[in-house]
Amino acid sequence: MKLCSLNPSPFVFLPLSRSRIQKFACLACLGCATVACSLNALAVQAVTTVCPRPLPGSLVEEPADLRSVNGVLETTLSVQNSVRPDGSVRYCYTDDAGHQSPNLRVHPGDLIVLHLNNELTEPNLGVAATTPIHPHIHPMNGHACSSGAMTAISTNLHFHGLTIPPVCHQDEVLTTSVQPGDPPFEYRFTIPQDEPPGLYWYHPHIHGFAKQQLLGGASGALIVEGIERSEPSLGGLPERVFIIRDQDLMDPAAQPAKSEPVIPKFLVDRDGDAANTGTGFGKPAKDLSINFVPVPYPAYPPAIIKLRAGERQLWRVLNASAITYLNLQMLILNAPQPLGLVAIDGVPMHHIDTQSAGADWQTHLGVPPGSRVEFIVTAPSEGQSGLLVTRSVDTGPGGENDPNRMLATIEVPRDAPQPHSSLQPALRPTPSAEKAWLGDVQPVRTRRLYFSEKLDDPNDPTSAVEFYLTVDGQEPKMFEMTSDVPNIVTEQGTVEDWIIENRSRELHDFHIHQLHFLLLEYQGRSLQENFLRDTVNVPYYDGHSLAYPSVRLRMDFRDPKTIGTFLYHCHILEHEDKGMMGTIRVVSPSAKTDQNVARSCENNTAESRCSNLTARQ
Ligand SMILES: [Cu+2]
Repeated sequence: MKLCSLNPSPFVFLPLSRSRIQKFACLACLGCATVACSLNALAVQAVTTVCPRPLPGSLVEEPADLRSVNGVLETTLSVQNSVRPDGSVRYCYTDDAGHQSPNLRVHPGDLIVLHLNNELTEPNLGVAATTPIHPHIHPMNGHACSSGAMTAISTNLHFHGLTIPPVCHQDEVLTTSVQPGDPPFEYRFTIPQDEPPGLYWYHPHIHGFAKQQLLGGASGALIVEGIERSEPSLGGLPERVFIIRDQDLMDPAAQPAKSEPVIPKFLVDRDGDAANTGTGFGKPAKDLSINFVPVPYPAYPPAIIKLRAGERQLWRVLNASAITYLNLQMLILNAPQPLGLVAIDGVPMHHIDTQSAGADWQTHLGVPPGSRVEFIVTAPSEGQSGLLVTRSVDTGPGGENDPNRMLATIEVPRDAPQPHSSLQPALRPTPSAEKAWLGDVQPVRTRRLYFSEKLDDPNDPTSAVEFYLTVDGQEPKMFEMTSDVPNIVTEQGTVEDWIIENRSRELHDFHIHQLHFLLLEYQGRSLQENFLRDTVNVPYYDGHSLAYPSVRLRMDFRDPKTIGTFLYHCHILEHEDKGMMGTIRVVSPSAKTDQNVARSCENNTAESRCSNLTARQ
């Protein structure tokens, strides 16, 4: 039986969602007089064309750009999955034109309307567990944000880095859970006028299953335009978006390349991933890909990036890995090249003080999972080539192995294609911030939180581990989806200092939703950073020092859009999925007053303010 061939190569992106594949296939078959087209054949075709990916060694293609029009970006994203012959599962976001993980490009003040279709099918993941959640009714429209529990085939979206409200249909992930077969779920929110211009991203945040879905490729970039207004030297530069993801090893049984030094026998952690060797070499815990071009262990055949000789470009790089740290370097003739860092985590380095603008030139850039770096590169001269590599990261005795490896060769052929996006000329500077610089605001309090891990059986190092992120003074416990009691309550309008300690033997990666913070101290050393972050490493404990490694962060709850309940967690997603997460409730100052009044009114109902309170309720 000959099948209708809709897509001869599994690596060509098919511009159709699953439902549209079936419709299109039947139409195509009407013209195939000699072809027998069965529903089974269509099913096979559909399976093989869901989430297609390029081959190792391919040219790195840019994600498609979806741009706002007249202040609105409206699109549909369908999340799909497919099981590969090796048992791994791919996940992808596809828009109606068939683009995988398109860039969402918006300006401050733009409205995003995003229709999310859940087209996931039940893969045999070996995970039967579901994460129960409380049904949550949106107070404004009575709409349920959850149509069921969080399972391997549920989905939702988190818009990492944006300061938008943590409420249903915007950036709420504690209860929002969309099931296959549900009508499209609508996200509708406005990019704040004061959102710093830079690289943000979207990904699912289904508790217990985030690692699986991100390893499969469920992630994409969101770009707030206008970075050249904060960094005028960028005006007119061509720009590239590179999303580096991790995935299960394509060839886990392979021996390291002969060119590698001999290192001790691989150790494997409880998840079956290669443990940190501390040498910079050996089997990685995960393979990496760049814009979906895999660079698999052990040979790491590099992907190909083409530029014009000597050209300067802005590279926007997102580490969308589930568990892998990056330490990026560009080499020409083995020499590290200067990389002009202009933004971290979506915030230009000189967003607050554009008078002092100018790139911060570095020869390597550390990028923890979830973080972004935007930097100027200069292409090799004619006749030369370069390499984009990631250097090893020491994740600690309890961490995974992130060795040195190649990502891409940088070639400069005369016919190199022009990037499909360039920055505008820097005509107008970014408006000055209305708020005082975070570093100049006195914190109302200091809290201490700490990462820790506990073996189920303290005498068995191979037993399961519980992961905690605990507010000092509270009992360490894994994050509970069913709890309505937040770990932290604070008032909107305030600023706090948080000291985050790491009491475990592996690196962790602190992230909080809804806001950026200022890194004040790293390992007890004061810093004078004039930019903000939303993700930061907390180094591992060496097991014998008198003090635990820590960072001190200034947390900004001044924006009214932070009002609500949201999450902070480790962005190593296997840690987050296994409990390294907590909730914070930011209450409006009037609500806080109301709570205090309500408490006093329990004993004295004659006060006039008690009747006022009743009237407001
Ligand atoms: Cu962690």
